Amino acid sequence: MGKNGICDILGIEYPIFQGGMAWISDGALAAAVSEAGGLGIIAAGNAPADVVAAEIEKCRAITQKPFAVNIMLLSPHAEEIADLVCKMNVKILTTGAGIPSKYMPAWLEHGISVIPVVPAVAIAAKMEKIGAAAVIAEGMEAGGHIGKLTTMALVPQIVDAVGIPVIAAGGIADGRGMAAAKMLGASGFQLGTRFLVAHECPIHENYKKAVIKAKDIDSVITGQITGHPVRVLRNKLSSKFLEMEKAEAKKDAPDIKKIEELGAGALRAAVLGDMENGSIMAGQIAALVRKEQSCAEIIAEIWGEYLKLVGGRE
Ligand code: TUI
Repeated sequence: MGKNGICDILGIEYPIFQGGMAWISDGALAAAVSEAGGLGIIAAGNAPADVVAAEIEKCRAITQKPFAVNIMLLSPHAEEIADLVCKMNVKILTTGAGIPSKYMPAWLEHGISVIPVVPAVAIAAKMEKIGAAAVIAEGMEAGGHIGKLTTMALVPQIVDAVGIPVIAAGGIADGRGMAAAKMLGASGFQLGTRFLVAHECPIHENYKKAVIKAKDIDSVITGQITGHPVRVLRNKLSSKFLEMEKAEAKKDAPDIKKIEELGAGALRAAVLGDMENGSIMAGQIAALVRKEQSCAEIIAEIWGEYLKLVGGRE
C-alpha cells in the first residue's frame, strides 16, 4: 500500500510532497514530513550555501529517510547551492522559478533525481528533455510565485505531454484534492499551505492563525506587472502593492523596481509575525486549512481520506 511509480523512484511511502517554501521549509519541517513517509523538502529560497548546508545537516540528524532540497532559481545564491547539493550528496532536488538547464549535467552525473516545478506544458516538455525524473505541475491556486493556469487545466495537459510522472500542486489541501488530481493523471501531490500550520513548521503563530482564519476569497495576486506574480493573503502590504501597481501601470514607463523593492524581504517579515507589512504567501485553499496538526497527523489524515475516495486501490 502506498506504492506507485514516484514512491519507487524516490524511496518514499506516500506520494505526498511538502512544498519547498522559501524562508519556511527548514530541515526540521522536511525531516518531520519524511519521517511520516512523505517527501520533506528543504527550501533554499534566497539563503546562502552555509545556511542551507546547516538545514541539510539538521534534517539528516532527525531522519534517515529520503528528503529533497528546493532550489529557487531566481536566488542570487542558486549557483553555489547547485554545487552544495552535489557535495553533500543530496539525492532529490526540486526547482522553482526557472529552468535549470545549466546545472542538469552535474546533477545527473551525481545521480540526483531532479523534479522541477512547472507552470506550463512547453516548460514541462523542456524539463523532460533535459533529464528531469518527474515534474511538479503547479496551478495558479498555489501560494507564492505562480504561473497563469489552474491545476485543473494544467495537470492533464502536462500528463498528456510528457512520459515522466507528474506531481500535482496548487489548490490541494486534503484527500479530496489528491483524489481529484489522481483522476487528472497525477502520480503524486505537493501541498504547501496545509503544511504551513504543521506544529513542526517554523513560521510565527500569527502567520498560522492568518492561514486558519483565511476565507475563500482572501488571497490576491501581487506583482503581475513585475513579471513575478505572487499569491498572498490580503493585508495592508498587498493593498499597498496593488495600489502602486495600478498607478504605475498607467504610466508610460512603469517603475518596476519601486514595486519589487516594496516586496523585498516582505516574506521574511511575515514569517517573523508581521501580518501588516509582511507578505503572507498562501494558496487559495487556505480556507480549507482549519487546525494545527503534526506532519504525521496531516499525512495520516489526508492519506486516509484519499484511500477512501480511490477505493483503497492505491
Ligand atoms: O517558485 C515557486 N514559488 C515561490 S518562489 C518564492 S520566493 C520569490 N523570490 C523572488 C521572486 C519571486 C518569488 C515564493 N514562491 N513556485 C514554483 C514555480 N516555478 N512557479 C512558477 C515557476 C516557474 C516559472 C517559470 C518555473 C519555470 C519557469 O520557466 C520559465 C522561465 O521563463 O524561466
